[in-house]
Amino acid sequence: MGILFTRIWRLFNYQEHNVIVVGLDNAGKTTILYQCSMNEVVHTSPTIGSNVEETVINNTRFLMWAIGGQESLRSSWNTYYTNTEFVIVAVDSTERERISVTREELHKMLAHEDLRKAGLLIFANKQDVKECKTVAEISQFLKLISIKDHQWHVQARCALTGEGLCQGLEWMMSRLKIR
Ligand code: G3D
Ligand code: MG
Repeated sequence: MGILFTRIWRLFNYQEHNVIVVGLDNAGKTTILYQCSMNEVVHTSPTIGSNVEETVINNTRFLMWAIGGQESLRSSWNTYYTNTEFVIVAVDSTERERISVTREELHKMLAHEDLRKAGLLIFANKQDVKECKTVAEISQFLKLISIKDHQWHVQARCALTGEGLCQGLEWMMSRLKIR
């Protein structure tokens, strides 16, 4: 009875929104996922395959999948695209060599039919680290200005203090409201 009630409650009161969290290995996907659900600093190990967490913000449920970023796993990202409403891209702002890989993966992903309506939230992680790239630099490297057919937002973030996470999630919430 309890389970049935829960299911009906979910059906009428909460709509669940699917979110995928992608990015290269070590970019900060897992910390985003767990800080969303626990709101605290977490210790992580590399994402192999995927992790999933549910997070509820103002009665809105987000089912968030963090998908492994190692080269061998990137080809399977598209298996998560169906019904995805938001793509969160984790970027390691201290990364110099591999930002072009992130750019290629990002633009390839946005061209996928199943993501044509998805919103894009980019977290510029590790803003606390000296000599990291600024949000403006990351936007330029990723050629965000060329993205015309998706709504996007880039957000500076620091996992140590939790700074930036709420602002990013608020942007997602604001996109839901105007749909
Ligand atoms: P991934 O899931 O994308 O592979 P993780 O990345 O979330 O596991 O993060 C990789 C490492 O970066 C972790 O360190 C994590 O603590 C660190 N990290 C993530 N975000 C930030 C940030 O904003 N600032 C700083 N300074 N570090 C961050 P460890 O040492 O556990 O490997
Ligand atoms: Mg991880």
